[in-house]
Amino acid sequence: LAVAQVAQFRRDGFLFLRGLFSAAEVSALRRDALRFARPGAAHKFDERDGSAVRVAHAPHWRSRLFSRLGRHPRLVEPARKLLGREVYLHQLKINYKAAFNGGSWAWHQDFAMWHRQDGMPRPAAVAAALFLDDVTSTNGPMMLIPGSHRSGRLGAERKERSRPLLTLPDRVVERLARGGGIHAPTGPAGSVVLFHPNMAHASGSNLTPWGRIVAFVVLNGVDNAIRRPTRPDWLALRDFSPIEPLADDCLRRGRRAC
Ligand SMILES: O=C(O)CCC(=O)C(=O)O
Repeated sequence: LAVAQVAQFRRDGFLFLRGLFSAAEVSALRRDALRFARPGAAHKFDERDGSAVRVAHAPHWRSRLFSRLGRHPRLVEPARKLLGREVYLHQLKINYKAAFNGGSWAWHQDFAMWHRQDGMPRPAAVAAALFLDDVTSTNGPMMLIPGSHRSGRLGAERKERSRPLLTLPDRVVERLARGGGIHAPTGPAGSVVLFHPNMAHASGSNLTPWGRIVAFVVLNGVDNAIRRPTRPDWLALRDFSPIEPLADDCLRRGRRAC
């Protein structure tokens, strides 16, 4: 990352890296992502009405490509730079936001969950959202409130309609949005949004015929490892060893070194 990008991340709480991964890299990951969406696949949550898969967790345990993604230098090096320390993988998951049936995500800060449910001490982590489909203004893009991460941890409440999430009250979102506006990064598959654990974010449902698969890779500082996990290990990973990044072409077909 350039100095200006680091400054932008500190100011806005996120950074959009358009086309960071190639079409070939994305299509290989996407093929594996579809395997974890099948009925009966492990570690997944379906949409409330059972019509489609909503999230698949820990795909890196079952896919060599996703395991490499979790150690990819294009994600690990920016995270190390932003955090100024070695990182380990706290969470890897795929959000599907299926065509016609992909449900919304209420406003929240990820750190609220990680702190309360996993015992993560500080918001010293970086989340990377990698688009495995084109993300447009209509297929349920993630919405962010620039600068909201600077407000620290805001009051979280549990809302029935958005299990299992600690959500932000409407009046808090209103106040934050009055200050920072709302931004929804859109772009081609292969683009990445890096964002801060205290970023207020949400997304609407997907009523279009175009699915919106996004993989989330959360890298946490090794000195900030979770202390009191209450969730299963596929939701809050337990290997706290520092990641040694792989070669830049590790997602290429036929690439063996791992
Ligand atoms: O997939 C989305 O649009 C938002 C997901 C999200 O906020 C989350 O997984 O914490």
